[in-house]
Amino acid sequence: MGGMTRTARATCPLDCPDACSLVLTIDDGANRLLKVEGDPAHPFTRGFACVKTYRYPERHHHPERPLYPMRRAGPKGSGSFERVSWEEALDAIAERLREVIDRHGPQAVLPYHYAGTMGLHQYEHPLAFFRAIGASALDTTICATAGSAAWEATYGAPRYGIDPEDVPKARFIFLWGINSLHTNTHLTPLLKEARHNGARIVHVDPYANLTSRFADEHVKLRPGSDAALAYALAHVILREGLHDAAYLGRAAQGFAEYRAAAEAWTPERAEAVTGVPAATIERLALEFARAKASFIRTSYGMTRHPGGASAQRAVLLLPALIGAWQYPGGGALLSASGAFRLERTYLGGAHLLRGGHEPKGYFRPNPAARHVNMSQLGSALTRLDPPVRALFVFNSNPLVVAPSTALVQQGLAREDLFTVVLEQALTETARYADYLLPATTFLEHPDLYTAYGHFYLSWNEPAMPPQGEARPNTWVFAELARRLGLEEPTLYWSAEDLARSLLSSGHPWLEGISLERLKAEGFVRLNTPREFLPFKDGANTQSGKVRFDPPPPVTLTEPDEEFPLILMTPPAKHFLNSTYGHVERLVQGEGGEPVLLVHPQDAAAHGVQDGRRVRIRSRHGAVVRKARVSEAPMPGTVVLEGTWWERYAPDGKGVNWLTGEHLTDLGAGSTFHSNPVRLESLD
Ligand SMILES: Nc1nc2c(c(=O)[nH]1)N[C@H]1C(S)=C(S)[C@@H](COP(=O)(O)OP(=O)(O)OC[C@H]3O[C@@H](n4cnc5c(=O)[nH]c(N)nc54)[C@H](O)[C@@H]3O)O[C@H]1N2
Ligand SMILES: Nc1nc2c(c(=O)[nH]1)N[C@H]1C(S)=C(S)[C@@H](COP(=O)(O)OP(=O)(O)OC[C@H]3O[C@@H](n4cnc5c(=O)[nH]c(N)nc54)[C@H](O)[C@@H]3O)O[C@H]1N2
Ligand SMILES: [Mo]
Repeated sequence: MGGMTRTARATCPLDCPDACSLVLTIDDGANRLLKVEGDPAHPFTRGFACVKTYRYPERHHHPERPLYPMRRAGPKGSGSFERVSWEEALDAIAERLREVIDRHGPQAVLPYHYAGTMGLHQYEHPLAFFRAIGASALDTTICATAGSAAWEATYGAPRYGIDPEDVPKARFIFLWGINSLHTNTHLTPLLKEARHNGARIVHVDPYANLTSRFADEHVKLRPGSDAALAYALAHVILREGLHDAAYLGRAAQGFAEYRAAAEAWTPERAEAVTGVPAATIERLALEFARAKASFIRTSYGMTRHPGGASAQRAVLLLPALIGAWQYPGGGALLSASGAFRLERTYLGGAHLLRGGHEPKGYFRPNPAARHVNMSQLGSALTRLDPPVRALFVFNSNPLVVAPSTALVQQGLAREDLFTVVLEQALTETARYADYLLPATTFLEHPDLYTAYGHFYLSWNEPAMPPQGEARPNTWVFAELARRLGLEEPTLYWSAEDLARSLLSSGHPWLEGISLERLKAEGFVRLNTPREFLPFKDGANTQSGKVRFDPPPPVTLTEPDEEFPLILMTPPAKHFLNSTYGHVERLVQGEGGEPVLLVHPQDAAAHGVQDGRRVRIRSRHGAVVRKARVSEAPMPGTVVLEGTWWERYAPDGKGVNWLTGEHLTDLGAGSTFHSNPVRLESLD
């Protein structure tokens, strides 16, 4: 066995609000990660990690982890590769890039990336390379843009809500469109404190899940009907005079129009649309308004619908209606990310898009470069004219996570598409690479981390040397930049260079937070005021007021005759999107294979039997799953949890064979929970 073990600290890099501080146990002699635990010193992590993170050693040392640069040695998608040196790989990629740009122009190059890591150096800074050469730009809409647009249209930017650590002060809590026990586990202790202090917790979700069982009450509603429910709650609050006229008078704009819209939504009318009994709506409206310090923890669930951003707006307005923002613990939270007031001018070469850059050589930034919406990757790769010729995938697994897999796969299989994938895992996307480059994990590179579920900024030193020949994304792009002769200095910035620049904003919330201090302490709390009542007198909008105007329209998610059920595809407990989806113990923890939840009424109507396989068909494709007949979903709604790796599906097809590229009303976001489907029983 190896020699000395030691412990180290690191922040979890994954796309999750909790951004946990972790304590690692490492065997230096063998360069092995032995154990990962939650850091007891971090006020949000509180000494426990989630079920997934405890298994990180199995991911880090996974036998299939790519450890050397590889060149394709078989048909696209076959996953057969031969090992090459970094020199060979980088020279060949640089040469191919030059060729593509010479023949087709820089907009034939497209980066596809998301939040596999949230460390700013590895997450956002690689974009500097693509901006410097004038490549097509990716609009990163797959997750949060509908929610962000809804927040900004209501409370403005920067985006933050209450301090999550104030949750115990709330006296009534809606967990609305969030399965927080899966996706925000470190909120649970704070919710328990709030409950201990007298708060009631009500979960609003179309299906019963872990969070519903934790809550004091579950309100089951039809997917996509939240705006109607929110208006009906407002209707009762207004009828009873429980709105805060003084607050609205000083802090809100556009209230009269909104009031008229809400008055049209009687609880009876809302019941017909949402499926929530009018009496429940009456009761909850009174409870919510009378508690005053009422808090809504919302998330992205309700936004993944055609009318999702407007639904989110309708919900976000409720705390303003009763003036809840004036009371500690009262208000709402979607994301805390805007509280990190960093100097972002050079992050990812953002300055290159401001124009006015002297073109020094052959490559030049192009502020007017074509944009590609990442929620429409399949169409972009198969239909865009002029076509994408060179695709760079990093921090993402589009074959599994992007909508309309049939199109994505068809695109990735194109012989005339040159695909480079930077990865830590041999994902189903990586199998389509012409070059597969091994990426370091958060334990192997330094980085700076913000969070979207709390107010702590953190820094990771590399905790251990890379496995094999893995390299950071930024190293790869700097090597390519060098080969192309690019001179832009930010392309070569280290994580420390970037961190110093990011920390230099001079904003009071960052005062006293230096890189040296972050290195010494690991994580540091932002200097937000301890009594944080951000919208007590107004908001971050241009007018400084909470915007009730225009009143959010009610757009429902509706099935049709051919596809009479709505399929939702929310996150699984044991995976983080597709990350961890190949860690055997987590796959087993999740039940070994994906299953479809079907309400008994729908099972009877469609001839579906518990434990039997069923074909699920949408306008975009079909998959086969085992059915579980369950009271959990709202009748008319079926549920597949988790973006499983395709190899664990009975038919080898992931959930996104069923989803489409339809976009949301605001923010041009994805619509993963609004899929009209039909069921065909198989045996
Ligand atoms: N364990 C785990 N944690 C995760 C992730 C993961 O995959 N697994 N993913 C991470 C990422 S990237 C993100 S963005 C977050 C996402 O975390 P969440 O926001 O919690 O996940 P969503 O997919 O947005 O769905 C949340 C809930 O919304 C419900 N929902 C769907 N449609 C509607 C609707 O119309 N109205 C209402 N009221 N509810 C609806 C779904 O049934 C689901 O229970 O979680 C992060 N954390
Ligand atoms: N049907 C359906 N589809 C969904 C969702 C849903 O609810 N339903 N959720 C959507 C949401 S909210 C999101 S955010 C997206 C997420 O989609 P993705 O952003 O693609 O997230 P992951 O599936 O976790 O894949 C991230 C990949 O990045 C890699 N990675 C991690 N760190 C690094 C690094 O430092 N360098 C490199 N090169 N690679 C790294 C990991 O190994 C992993 O394979 O999926 C979306 N897809
Ligand atoms: Mo996400």
